[in-house]
Amino acid sequence: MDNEKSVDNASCSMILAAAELRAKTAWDRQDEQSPSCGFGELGICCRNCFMGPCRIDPFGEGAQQGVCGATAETIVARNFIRMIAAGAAAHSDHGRGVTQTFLATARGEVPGYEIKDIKKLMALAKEFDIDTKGKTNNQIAEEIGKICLAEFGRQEGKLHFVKRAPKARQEIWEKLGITPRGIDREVVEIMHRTHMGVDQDYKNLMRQGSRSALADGWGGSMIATELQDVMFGTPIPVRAKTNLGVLKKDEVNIIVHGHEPLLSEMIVQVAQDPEMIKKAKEKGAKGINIGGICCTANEILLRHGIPVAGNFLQQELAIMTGAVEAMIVDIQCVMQSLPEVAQCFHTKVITTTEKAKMPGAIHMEFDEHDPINTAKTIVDQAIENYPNRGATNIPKETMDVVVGFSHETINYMLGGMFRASYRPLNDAIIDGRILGVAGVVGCNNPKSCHDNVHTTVVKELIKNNVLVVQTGCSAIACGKEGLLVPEAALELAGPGLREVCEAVGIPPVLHSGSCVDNSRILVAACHMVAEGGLGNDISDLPVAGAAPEWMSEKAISIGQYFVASGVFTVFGVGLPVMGSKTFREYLFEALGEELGGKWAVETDPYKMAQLMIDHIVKKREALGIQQKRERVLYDMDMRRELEKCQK
Ligand code: SF4
Ligand code: MSK
Repeated sequence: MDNEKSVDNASCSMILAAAELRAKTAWDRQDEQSPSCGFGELGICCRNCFMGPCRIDPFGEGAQQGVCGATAETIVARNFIRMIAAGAAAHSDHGRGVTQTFLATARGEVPGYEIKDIKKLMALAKEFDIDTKGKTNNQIAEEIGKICLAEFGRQEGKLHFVKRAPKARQEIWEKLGITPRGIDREVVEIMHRTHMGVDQDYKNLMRQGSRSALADGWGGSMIATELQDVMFGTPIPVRAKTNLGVLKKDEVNIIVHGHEPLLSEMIVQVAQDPEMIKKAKEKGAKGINIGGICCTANEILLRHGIPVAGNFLQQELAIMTGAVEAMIVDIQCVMQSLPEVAQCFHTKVITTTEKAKMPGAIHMEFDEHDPINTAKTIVDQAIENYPNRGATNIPKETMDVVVGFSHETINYMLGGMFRASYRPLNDAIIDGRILGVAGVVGCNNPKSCHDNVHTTVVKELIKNNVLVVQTGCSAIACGKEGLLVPEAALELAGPGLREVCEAVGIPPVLHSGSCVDNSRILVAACHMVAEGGLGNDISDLPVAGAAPEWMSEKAISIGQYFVASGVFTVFGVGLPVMGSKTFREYLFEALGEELGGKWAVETDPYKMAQLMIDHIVKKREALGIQQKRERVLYDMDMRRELEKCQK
């Protein structure tokens, strides 16, 4: 077993199998790339114009400015916020696609999709001040869709969901001039400001970085989450399985990979169609098995309990099992190596969106206006491919998970159907049984031992009575490790956390969804503030965030929208800002004074967890709730009194 590369046994065995086959994986290419370019790692190379590329000497002996005079902090800041722009653009373009399909669904133009979650539809209508009297659900949905679509091109005012943030937070954004105006506008403005010869003040650049990241978290991502919930259902707890062992030796295996649930929802439907199952049987298979990778996996896992084959670094390994008839990809986090790996097996790699094509893959464009037939054609390809399967090597590892903790579900589980509220959580934090809450999210990166940092950090946090909320590939890592089995995780949780989780029936590690669903964590934080007793702003809450094995520009955008929302956020692996002491200190210290949230970097998982715990304890001290006290049941008067003391 190659435990240096991964702590996941299924992945370790496939990495060994790949070596025997002389098939290259991301880990091999990582080795070929080592040592990485130091200037790139430190963030001090600039190629924003062709007087360069320029680079700053990190040792202070050589050039300290680019040809145009740009300094290290300007170059680092420009590079950093360009990453934010790319990440925000990716999430938001996903949100735009969902909104367009939502609108078409409301107009009855796309058979196959429906307006499913009426409760959420009505809640959104209320939030948008839509008069619902005498209107059909589809008419209401059309109005919601139009409002959401207009958010992308909005030029003035502020995004609707900004109003969800605590008043104190909105005031900070207003004061700093970083309230997001329109989703596309903020991204475009980053590209303008970072063009040669425009914004050269690193603090000013970062302000636009914050505004664009906020347009992602409180705009594009939040719209994607909300409208996906209305169309496909808001997640509720569901039991499922994870890891490569979910692939079936005697069934047609189809992997859906990427981020958008639009096509995968249809693939799931079509795979259950008796006509398609009959076809699969005619080809000698016992049925059709769908498995997911990355966030497309999370979307259909949470809503349907469809098994997850793996997280980001397992995409190549899944093909190497020889058991995958088709890997259907949409957008984001799809490695270009897939068709090359697939050449050694029978797997068809199928791209489905005009935005994301790959040399060597089959392109079968997803027609949103005829989703069922598109899905049928694609599933057909997989079925036809089944007889071409050779020997298989499916790892035996699988793990049970319980997932589906949307904000609505957490609210309901804590308070019950008629009095859904965060009160029990806030009370448990105030009386010290729960120390605080941590969001642990993000990717894998072959620079870190696969899954190790995610799982170690989460174990440390729950051991110290910190409730953990997860999304993305981090949630899949913890799922494979057994941390999403409530009974197993309770064994590892500290006594206070365990007592609360058992009492209200939630696990100590909550899987809340995909990358865009980090917006659910923002909403949950707002509700904790609104519930009272834990301060007036997100930055007052005893909460922290982490992306232990990040790699994507989207992670940087998420990190910045958490920081700009007032959350202390720790990244593993490293951060390409170390080449400028000035910018580094700004990000890790001074930003906290402006925004109430700041960045930190720590690669050691134990130290990372400790940094988060220390921050949570500091926030508890500021709230005056750090001393562990006897459990007190708070009545309204006592809560008011407590809030008065905190003001
Ligand atoms: Fe060099 Fe300035 Fe051009 Fe960047 S913008 S490449 S630092 S001259
Ligand atoms: S899929 S962005 S590797 S979490 Fe959302 Fe995973 Fe990161 Fe992609």
